[in-house]
Amino acid sequence: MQKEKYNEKLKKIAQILDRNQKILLTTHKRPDGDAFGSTLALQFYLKSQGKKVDIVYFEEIDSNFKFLPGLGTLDYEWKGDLDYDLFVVCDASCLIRTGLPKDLESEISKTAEEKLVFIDHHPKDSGTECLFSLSVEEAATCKIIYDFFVLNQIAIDKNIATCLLTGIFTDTGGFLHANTTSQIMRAASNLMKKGAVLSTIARRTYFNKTYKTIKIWGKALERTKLNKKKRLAYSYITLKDLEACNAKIEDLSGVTNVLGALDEISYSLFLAQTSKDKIKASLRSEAYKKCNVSKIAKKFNGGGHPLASGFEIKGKIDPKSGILI
Ligand SMILES: [Mn+2]
Repeated sequence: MQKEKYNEKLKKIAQILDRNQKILLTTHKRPDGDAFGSTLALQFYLKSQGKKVDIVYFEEIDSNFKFLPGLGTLDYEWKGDLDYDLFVVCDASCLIRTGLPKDLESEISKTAEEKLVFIDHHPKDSGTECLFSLSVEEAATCKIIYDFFVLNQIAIDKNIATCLLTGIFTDTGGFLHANTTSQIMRAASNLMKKGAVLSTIARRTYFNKTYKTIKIWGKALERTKLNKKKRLAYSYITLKDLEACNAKIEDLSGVTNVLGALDEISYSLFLAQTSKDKIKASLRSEAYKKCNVSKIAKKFNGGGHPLASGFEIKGKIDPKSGILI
């Protein structure tokens, strides 16, 4: 996207936010650092403008992120009320990814175009007319929100800076992925100047592994199988494994990245049984492998980036073979 068009859109968003008073913010299912960071940063800004803002997250909040300002104390529970002037979806470009109940999803889709805004850096999903959506040119939604603040001359305080740097840090794999450009480093540096503490963010999101985490990682890594023909690394975790290690699904985040980085393969697939009949699948690859895993995720109604995608399916993993039964 050209810079002028991008800036135009960022200005348009400012206008839309400006003229609405009661706003509901949401993001994709299983929110990650970028999803939390972008919604919380926007919330801080909108509240400072005297607006009534609520955030709804679907699924339990990953405790690793509770250090984020505003997240640990979030006491609002959304009960399906649609009485809002504006809906803003961060880090997703269609309502299907949000986890909103189906009937509400269609209700919101019917609202006027400028009542529903998507701010996202994922490839645009078809099906929903997006007022605003950016493709993978940006590393994180938090970077778009950062640009939004800078362009519209909105002050970035320590809380906002912490939220935004967290999203940028996590969506660039700790500044290690190919999407870590010099602009990203400049934005990160500015956010640090505004008070965000990078070492705290890194510790809270990446390095604070607990004993149960390394136990469940051990199980997942030990089970890894290579399919040389398909150039695939595959592993899985069952409900029993989670129980045995006293671990949660969120303790497994990061395992797929390790598998996806294996030199011998083009991509990795990691399956986790999340309930009796539901399986969460994560796919990863690396830029140099030139494999777009989001194509696979889309076949199963999932979504994500060319290098990091996921989907959910119904079924059960056989504990011995790892095959779906
Ligand atoms: Mn993101």
